[in-house]
Amino acid sequence: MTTIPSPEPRERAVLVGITSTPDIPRHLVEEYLDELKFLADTAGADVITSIIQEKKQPDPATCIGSGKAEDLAGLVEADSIDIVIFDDDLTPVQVRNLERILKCKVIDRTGLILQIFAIRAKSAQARTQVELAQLEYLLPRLSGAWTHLSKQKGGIGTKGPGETQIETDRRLVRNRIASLKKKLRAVSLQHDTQTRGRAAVPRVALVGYTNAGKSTLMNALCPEAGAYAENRLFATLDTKTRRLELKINKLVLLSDTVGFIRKLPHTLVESFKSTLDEVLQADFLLHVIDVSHPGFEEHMQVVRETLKEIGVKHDHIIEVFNKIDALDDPAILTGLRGKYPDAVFISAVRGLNLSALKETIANYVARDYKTRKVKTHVSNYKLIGYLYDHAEVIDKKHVDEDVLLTIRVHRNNLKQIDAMLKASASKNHAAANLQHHETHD
Ligand SMILES: Nc1nc2c(ncn2[C@@H]2O[C@H](COP(=O)(O)OP(=O)(O)OP(=O)(O)O)[C@@H](O)[C@H]2O)c(=O)[nH]1
Ligand SMILES: [Mg+2]
Repeated sequence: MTTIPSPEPRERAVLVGITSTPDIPRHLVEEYLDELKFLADTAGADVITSIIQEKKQPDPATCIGSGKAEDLAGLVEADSIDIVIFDDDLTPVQVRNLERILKCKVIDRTGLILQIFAIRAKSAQARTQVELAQLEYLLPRLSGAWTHLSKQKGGIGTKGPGETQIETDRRLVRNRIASLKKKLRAVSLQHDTQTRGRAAVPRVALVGYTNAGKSTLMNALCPEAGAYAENRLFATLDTKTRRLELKINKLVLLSDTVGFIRKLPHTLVESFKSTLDEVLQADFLLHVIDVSHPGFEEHMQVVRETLKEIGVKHDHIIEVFNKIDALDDPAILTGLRGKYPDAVFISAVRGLNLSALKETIANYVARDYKTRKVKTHVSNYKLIGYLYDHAEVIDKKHVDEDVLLTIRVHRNNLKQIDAMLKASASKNHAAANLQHHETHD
C-alpha cells in the first residue's frame, strides 16, 4: 500500500462529531467519525483523539458551544494539536471564532474532502474541477478576516488553489471561477464529440461509495485496464473506459468513475459533472457495494441520492455486492441473498463469481437488443457493411435486386440504421425520378 507522497510531517488532528438523539444517535456519529478518520488519514493527518458532543442545535457562534470550545482549547494545547476537524459543516463565522479560541486550524468535512480531491487530482481536467470546487467553497469565506489559509504551512492545509487566488479579492476569484467553468464546458463539448462516435456500443458505468472496490473490479474484468486501486478514499478521480468482452453480445464499454461519499460537497458534484457524464450516458450502471462495511446500507442510500442529484433518471442498475471474502460469517451472506435477490455477490480481489456477473451484464445488454428486418438494394454496400459491423445478421434473403436481412441489433444503433435507410430511399427516389425524366426526354 502506498501512502500519499508528502514532504510535510503528518499533522496531529482532533475530530469532533455532534449527536442529537434521537435524530443522530451516538453509534451513527461514531461510524461517521470512523469515516472522518479515514478521510483525515488520507489527507495526511494522524488522529490523536475524537470527541462527541451532545447538542440539540449547533451553536451559531462555535457549533459546540463556548464552554466545550474552551475545554477543547485545553486539549489542543496539551496534545500539540495542529488541526481540529468537524464532521458537521461549519459557517465561516464559526470557523473564525473557533480558530480564535482553539489557536489552531479548524476545518469541516467539506473542506477536508476538497483537500483530498486537491491532493488526489492528477489529470488537468480533475485539477480544474477541484480548483473550481475549492474556489466556490472559498468565495463566501473570503473576507478581511479570512487569512488562515494563506497562513497555513505544511500538512493538509497546503494544497489550496494557490496562494495568488487566495490573496486576491472576490472579483478575481469570480473571474477565475468563470474561466474555469468555460474551460470545463470546452472539455465537456470535446468529450461529447468523442463519445458520440461510440454510441453504437452499449455502455456500462461502475458507480458506488468510495473504497467499495470499483477500480479493483474494473481490473478484474478487464485485465489490461490498469486502474489505480488502493485502500484510500477517492483513489479514482478520472474516468477510465475499457472494452469488456462478453460472450453473447460481444462487447460493452465499461467505465470506472469517482466514488461518492456521505455529504459529498455540492460544489464538487457540480464541477465533476463532465466526469460524471459517463454515468449519465451509460445504458446501465453497476452499483458496487462494500458488503463488509457495517454502514453499507447507508452507503447504498447515499449513492442512490447522489445519482439522483446528478440527474440519473433510469433505474437500470445492477447491484454488485463486493468483498464477500471479507465476511466472517457465511450466514450474513445467506441473509443478504434473501434480502437482495437481484444482486450479484462477488469478490473482485479473489475473482469470485465474476462469470456470474458477466452473465448478468450480458442478460442486461440482451434486453436492449431488438430483432429487425431491413430491406435494401444489393448495391447499398454502405448500409449492408454497417449492419454486418454493428449487428448480428441472423438471416439473409435475396428478393429481386434487394437483399432482406434479419438482424439483432442494440437499440442504440436503430437511429443510425433508420437514417441510412432514409438516405438511401431518398437517393433511390431521386434516381428513380431521374430515370423517369430520362425516359420522358
Ligand atoms: N477483501 C477485499 N478487498 C477488496 C475487494 N475489492 C477491493 N478491495 C479493496 O478495497 C480497497 C479499495 O478498492 P478500490 O478498487 O480502490 O475502490 P474504489 O471503489 O475504486 O475506490 P475509489 O476510487 O476511492 O472510489 C482496496 O484496498 C482493494 O484492495 C474484495 O473483493 N475483497
Ligand atoms: Mg477507484
